[in-house]
Amino acid sequence: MAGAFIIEGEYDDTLRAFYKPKGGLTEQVLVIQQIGVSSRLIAPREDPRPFLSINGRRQPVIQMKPGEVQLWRFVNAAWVSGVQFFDPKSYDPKNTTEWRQTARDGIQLSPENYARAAKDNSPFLLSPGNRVDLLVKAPAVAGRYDLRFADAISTNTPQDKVNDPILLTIQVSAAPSVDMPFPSEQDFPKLPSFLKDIDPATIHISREVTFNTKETPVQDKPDLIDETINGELFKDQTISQSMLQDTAEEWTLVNTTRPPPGVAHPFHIHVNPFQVIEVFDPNDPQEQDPNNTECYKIDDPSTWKSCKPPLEKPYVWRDTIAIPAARGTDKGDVPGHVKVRTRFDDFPGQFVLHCHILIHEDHGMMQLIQVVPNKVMIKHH
Ligand SMILES: [Cu+2]
Repeated sequence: MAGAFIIEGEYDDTLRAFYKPKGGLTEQVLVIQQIGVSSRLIAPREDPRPFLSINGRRQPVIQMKPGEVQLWRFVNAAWVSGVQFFDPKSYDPKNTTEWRQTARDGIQLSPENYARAAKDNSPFLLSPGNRVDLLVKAPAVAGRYDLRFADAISTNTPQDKVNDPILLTIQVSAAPSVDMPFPSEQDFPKLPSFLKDIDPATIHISREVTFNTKETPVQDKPDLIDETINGELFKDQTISQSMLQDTAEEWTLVNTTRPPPGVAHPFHIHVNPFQVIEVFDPNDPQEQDPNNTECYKIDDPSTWKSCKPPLEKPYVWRDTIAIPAARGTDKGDVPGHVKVRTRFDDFPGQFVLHCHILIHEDHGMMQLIQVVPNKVMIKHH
């Protein structure tokens, strides 16, 4: 079972006010789900994986006027598949559908990050658990336009965009074109002060959290599969991480799962979101550029970090992110990682972090963690 809560605020009001004199903003909540059978909670390895539905329908049709902009809020509630979005023009030159990201995981982008994402029809991965808000602009010419996606369980770039499955179809009516604009950076909702960047000087503790899938073949029986965090399966009644309330931390999320299966585990933590500071995907060809001496060397762990330009500030807030899989080589494995910063604000108590591929979570890839009130204890005798 999955659904969506929409919590509205100034962000929504500002976008609606921008579009009110331009014909109004039609909004769609689109919950992606995936119904399939899995024996013993093991993901089917065959291709394709169980199909995706949106709001219970396979490949639904969304009606739009020519040039109309709508606000689509996607929730990826699929239990295993990541949904890789890429520019429709890459598989159909006539499909001039455009989008702009406006929020990730229920948190608005800053105006700067909204403007950065507007440089292209930016491709992005919606892992299980991720949400995204998109302003989507329909082509100006009447017709049917498919939005295709790649089923991405690792973060490998899809190769065959033309034959990727259809997620949904936009039906553009024959009405006169309305040619609605996207908001400029100045018109975009201002970032609330509580979403400003975490000051690195306030980082109280750094930790490393390592995700791993290990498959052990057993003769005449199905493989044994361990889905572990820091080498351990979920243990009820055991606190695996303790954090002080109202303090900031930097976490390095490491993925040592090497192909096959090379899974990008979507890290998800409850209660407080985090800012993504750094992403390192050792399987990304750009990270293996032989002409760039900054790129990592397989046999030197001190070089295992990204040689791409650093992510720009302000950093994007998320609560779920796919940790790139390790690269397996005959000289050894190079793990993928993501660095995040977070503040454990306001709420003391116990909650969980877990992989958002539900079969991994159910196999043990989850931790019970707690936030402890940050108070001086005074004892009276
Ligand atoms: Cu996982």
